[in-house]
Amino acid sequence: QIALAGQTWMAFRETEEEISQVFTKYDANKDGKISKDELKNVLMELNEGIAPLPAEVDFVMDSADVLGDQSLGKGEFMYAISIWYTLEEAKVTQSECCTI
Ligand SMILES: [Ca+2]
Repeated sequence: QIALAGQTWMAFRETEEEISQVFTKYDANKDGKISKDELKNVLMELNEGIAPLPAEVDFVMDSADVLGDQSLGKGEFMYAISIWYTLEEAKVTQSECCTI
């Protein structure tokens, strides 16, 4: 799982063009920014189609929204993706060490 996420992330980082494509694809209202609702759809795709928890969307949004305007520009968007993967890897590590 971690290796797969890492691979996806590496593939993601490979070309800026690719990120631009994802950015454009999810910028539903074409205002050049990713809003929280748009971010939710991005995270759902990264999460293999499973809707992320509202708290996770909030966390990624708040952490990546450097300008504090409640939307993500392209640079902030790239940052958001890396935060998401960090979050996911932490989750996997946690569930491995402390199974409920
Ligand atoms: Ca938008």
